[in-house]
Formats: sequence, C-alpha cells, structure tokens
Amino acid sequence: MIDLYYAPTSNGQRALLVLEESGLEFRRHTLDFAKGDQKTPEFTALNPLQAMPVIRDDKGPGGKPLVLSQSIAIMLYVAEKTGKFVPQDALRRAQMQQWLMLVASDIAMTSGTIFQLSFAAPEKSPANVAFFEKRLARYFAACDAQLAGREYLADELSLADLALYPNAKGRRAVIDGHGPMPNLVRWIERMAARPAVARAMPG
Ligand SMILES: N[C@@H](CCC(=O)N[C@@H](CS)C(=O)NCC(=O)O)C(=O)O
Repeated sequence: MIDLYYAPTSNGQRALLVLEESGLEFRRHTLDFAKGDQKTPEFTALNPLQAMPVIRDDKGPGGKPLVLSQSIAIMLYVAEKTGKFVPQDALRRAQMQQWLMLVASDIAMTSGTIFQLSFAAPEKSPANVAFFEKRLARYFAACDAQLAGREYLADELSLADLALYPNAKGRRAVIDGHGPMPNLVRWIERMAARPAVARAMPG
C-alpha cells in the first residue's frame, strides 16, 4: 500500500494524478497547511523540508519500505514500478524527457515564482508578476506548438502530460491572456475528460 501525503497545489496534484492513472492502490492523507500539518515531528521525519508531496510505499524496492518526496521523483518512481507513462519507443521517450524537464525546471518554477511574488514576498510588485507571467506564457506557447497535430506531448500519454496538467489548469488565465493557444486548450480538455484525471482534479 502507498500512502500519499498531499495538499491541492500543482506539486501535490502531480503526485496524485500519476497515482490515480497508475491503478496502484493508495491512501490519500490531505495536509492542512494552515494547521501546520507539514511541520509536525511525524511529517518532518518523512521530509525534513516540511513540504509535500511525499509517498511512503510499504513495498518499495527489495520489498522494503520507501519514503520519497519531490513530485517528479514520485512520478518517475510510479512509472518504474508500473511500467507505464514512459514510451517504449526511444524517440518518444527522449521527447517525453524533454517536455518533462521543461515542466520540472521552467514551468513549475516560474508558476511557483508567480505565486510567491503574489502572496508571500515581502514587497508586492505587479510588474514583476507580469514579467514572470509573460515568461510562463512562452513555455506554454512551446507546448501549444508541440501539441499541433498530436494528442499528447510525446504522442502517447506520458509523465510529461501528467506533470504539465496541474500547472496548465491552474494557470489557465495566463494561457487565455497570452493566447490563442488552441492546441494546448484542446489538450487540457482531453486531459480533463480522462476518468483518473477527473477523480484527482475534479471541477
Ligand atoms: N519541488 C518540490 C516542491 C514541493 C513544495 O514546495 N511543496 C509546497 C507546496 S507546493 C509545500 O509543501 N509547502 C509547505 C508550506 O508551505 O509550508 C516538488 O516538486 O514536490
């Protein structure tokens, strides 16, 4: 059994999505940040960074328990455990890795920076928020171009799609405000229609 420690942010949703799509059995434990669930000694023992998502798999490699943080690491682990979401074909696999890394290093970071600048930073600056929104829109435009004539980023559903979806759904205003990005919008609708995606991220 896998225990998922989760909160409904794009990082948490990424881990939830891959687990829902995988068909693996798991239990979801939702953390309440306002109550400080992420700072308890029990949770800190799972992740000293006091951040979710975290999974604990009681049947990890070698049959031993495994505790893992970092949403993309969790996605890669679930993919390896199930043999899903990584294309067999070498070309598709290389493309999947490129788009997965774009999400991991650029899209998630830029989206997170917009959140920090809007809500957490000591000085608020609409101009800085607009600067990072424009940067994020460039990444989304690249995804839109890749999705022209394709159903998924690497032609078949892969980790790249599951990683991107929470950021694309959560930043829909950036996509619409800097569009049109018709291929990306159709992809969002296609993803939303998948039963596992709808279970993980309803509405
Ligand atoms: N790079 C990490 C980021 C994890 C992260 O920053 N999680 C945040 C929420 S998105 C968190 O748990 N923050 C705890 C807090 O705000 O106290 C990942 O991909 O999992």
